[in-house]
Amino acid sequence: MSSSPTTPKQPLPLRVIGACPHDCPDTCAFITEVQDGRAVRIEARKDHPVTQGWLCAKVSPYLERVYHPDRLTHPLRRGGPKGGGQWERISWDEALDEIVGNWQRIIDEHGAESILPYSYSGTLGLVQCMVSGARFWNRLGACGLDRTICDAAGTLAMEVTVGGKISAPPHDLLNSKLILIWGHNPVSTAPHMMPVIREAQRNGTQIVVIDPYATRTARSADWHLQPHPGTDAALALGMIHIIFAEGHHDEAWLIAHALGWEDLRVRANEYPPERVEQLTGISVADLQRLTHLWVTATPAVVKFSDGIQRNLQGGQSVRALLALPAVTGQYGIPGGGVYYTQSGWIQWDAEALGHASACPPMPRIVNMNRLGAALTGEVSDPPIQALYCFAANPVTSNPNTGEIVRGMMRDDLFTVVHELFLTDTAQYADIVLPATSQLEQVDVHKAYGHQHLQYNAQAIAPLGESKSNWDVMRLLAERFGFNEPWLRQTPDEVISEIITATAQQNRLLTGITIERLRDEGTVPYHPDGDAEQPFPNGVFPTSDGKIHLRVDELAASGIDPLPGYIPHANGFDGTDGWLTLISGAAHHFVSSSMANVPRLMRKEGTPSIHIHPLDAERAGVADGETIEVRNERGSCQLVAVVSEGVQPGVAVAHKGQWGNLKDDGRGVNWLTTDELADMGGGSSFHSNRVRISPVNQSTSERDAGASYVLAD
Ligand SMILES: Nc1nc2c(c(=O)[nH]1)N[C@H]1C(S)=C(S)[C@@H](COP(=O)(O)OP(=O)(O)OC[C@H]3O[C@@H](n4cnc5c(=O)[nH]c(N)nc54)[C@H](O)[C@@H]3O)O[C@H]1N2
Ligand SMILES: Nc1nc2c(c(=O)[nH]1)N[C@H]1C(S)=C(S)[C@@H](COP(=O)(O)OP(=O)(O)OC[C@H]3O[C@@H](n4cnc5c(=O)[nH]c(N)nc54)[C@H](O)[C@@H]3O)O[C@H]1N2
Ligand code: SF4
Ligand SMILES: [Mo]
Repeated sequence: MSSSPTTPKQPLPLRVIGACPHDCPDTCAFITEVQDGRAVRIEARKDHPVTQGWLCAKVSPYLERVYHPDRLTHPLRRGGPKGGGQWERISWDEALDEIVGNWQRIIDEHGAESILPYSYSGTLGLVQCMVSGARFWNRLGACGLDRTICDAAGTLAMEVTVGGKISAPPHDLLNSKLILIWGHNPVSTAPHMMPVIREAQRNGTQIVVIDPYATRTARSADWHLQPHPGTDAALALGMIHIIFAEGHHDEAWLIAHALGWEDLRVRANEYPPERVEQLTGISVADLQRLTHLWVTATPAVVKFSDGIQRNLQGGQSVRALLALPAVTGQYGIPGGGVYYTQSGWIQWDAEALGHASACPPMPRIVNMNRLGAALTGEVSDPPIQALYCFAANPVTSNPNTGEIVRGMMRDDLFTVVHELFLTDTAQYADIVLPATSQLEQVDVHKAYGHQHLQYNAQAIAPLGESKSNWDVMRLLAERFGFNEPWLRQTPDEVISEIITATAQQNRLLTGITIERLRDEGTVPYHPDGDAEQPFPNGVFPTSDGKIHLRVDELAASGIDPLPGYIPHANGFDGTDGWLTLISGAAHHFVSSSMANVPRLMRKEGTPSIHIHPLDAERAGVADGETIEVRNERGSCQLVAVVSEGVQPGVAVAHKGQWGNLKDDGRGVNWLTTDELADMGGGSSFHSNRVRISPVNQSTSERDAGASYVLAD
């Protein structure tokens, strides 16, 4: 219908460039359309080479999250007992007075090291995540946080083996003849990889998935292998065994480019196919078929991500995966090697980021996986007296929830949570501060799945009285009388300072400025025009340019210098009544973010646990029944999905569901262990054993034996 000349014209909506801030490798580029100050539409950028005009199932309905009726719009003070759900509205001035007053008292009595700032992946932005998690806290002299929950074991494994966390750009997979997707579920967790993987598959590339669970990715693969959880190192060493035994190794490449390969060969001797079958559950025939595929379908690449490393032997699993392409000389060629993450191409200048040299030395550092333990006595002298949590939801997302809740219930702990919603964690706060969403703040993002920087401009005014992380940091700095200019900068000034400093050491940032970021939104870091390729000509960014298959320095921390596997004393088949519970990504949430958006909750369905028919029968539970899942750490109730998508002895319940939106108030992390992985102080969510039973069966006693026992 054409408008008559008398009809007043609706002004065109404002179009503002943005970046998806969530913990996802794709870091999509979008445009927000704003009309009369309100975001009315969010649209993926078509001209972004990775986003390619579409957003995932989680972020397509993003405006429902931004304008969710439960958004916090003003500060709150606890009105009744801790965790009791009674709140009173207060002003920002009152909130800041109370925070600063309490912290001053705590600093006088115990020192600033008894204040623990806790933040992680609600946003991955340079300003709102990294700088907000560093500068003010360094200046205050607060306790440090070791951010280990996600990828610490794999990061250390990469650094010591290949020298850094770098990968080829996504489209490089089009050169692969075999993509071994190992313990990774990109259909859910890296959706924009899938068009590339599908195109490769259409062109004849074999897609093999190695995952104990029939994920969406596994179901669309050419072949799915289901090893016992945590046994990947044994499986990879079994492949390496066959490769050497049958002479498929590339000896010339190994001599030229690998350190310790002869020791690896000796180690692989310990993994003959029959033993590997016994350890991993993968038959000798399948192991042989897999290995023969690997040596014939070249270039071949191992595509993994973070989930594979979240067990007690996660670091060694990653080292074994890294060794495999070396043995057949697959590194440094298009479509070969490993594909993990792009995050190491640019490492922000640490001094510009945190200004630590102008601050008191960091007094101590707490491993975030041990948050519950830290709050309940593991950290003492002085104990943690104050917790400031932002961009994280540890009560839902950290292991061993029960211990965290016990800690947060301490009368003498003063807790502030800065959030968009009254999350499971915010429930236990003394003061809750309202946070802005990505549409209400400025930031720049470095993707971990592609080689571009992405600017996020502010599209709308903060909702209610909400403030961004960096705005709160600046207010706190002002209240403490810290006058350093780097605690007063605008987000653009912060970005500019850090990019300029980083560009002095890293040629990839040549010519990238805040002005270009603001104008173009998406800026590739390819000064020479081409995307970066890792390990060109088989040269690695290690001390001697070689891949280090044996790493002697690891021995000092009690780690086997060679990739290895320690068998479990426990069985894996469920006949002892214990199931291994793995809890990877949910398709419709990012960790616990988005897990309160009604449309996405409906799509994800009732919190459930997938179990094999044999285990269901053994436990006397039926498909669709709400069951109790328990171990010595705690229990939670989940609906049983009886399925052959898991093997006997394995159970799957996805991460992210909020306890406070469930009838029993408890999510899956009431069960998971806070024991540390073998490397880097990483998490071990999947080294988790549980029992299941009907809800009405009395199970008041805790079952001991939830952790794995290693055989030697
Ligand atoms: N939709 C969605 N996307 C996300 C996230 C999300 O929560 N939801 N989270 C984001 C974050 S924080 C991260 S770190 C990445 C993670 O990305 P991924 O690593 O792809 O995701 P996960 O689901 O944690 O783990 C991948 C797979 O590992 C399998 N697995 C578990 N234990 C083992 C094992 O011992 N051996 C093998 N071979 N496989 C195993 C699980 O069954 C799971 O399917 O995804 C990001 N993207
Ligand atoms: N069982 C199990 N648990 C897991 C995992 C697993 O595989 N299994 N994976 C782990 C992994 S890989 C990760 S990375 C962690 C993630 O754990 P977390 O980093 O704690 O991530 P989320 O649970 O998504 O919580 C992020 C919170 O930040 C808030 N937020 C978002 N943006 C902002 C902002 O700009 N400012 C402020 N102040 N708040 C904001 C969101 O509302 C959300 O509540 O979870 C871990 N938990
Ligand atoms: S969560 Fe990942 S796939 Fe979804 S919009 Fe954000 S960056 Fe893109
Ligand atoms: Mo993560």
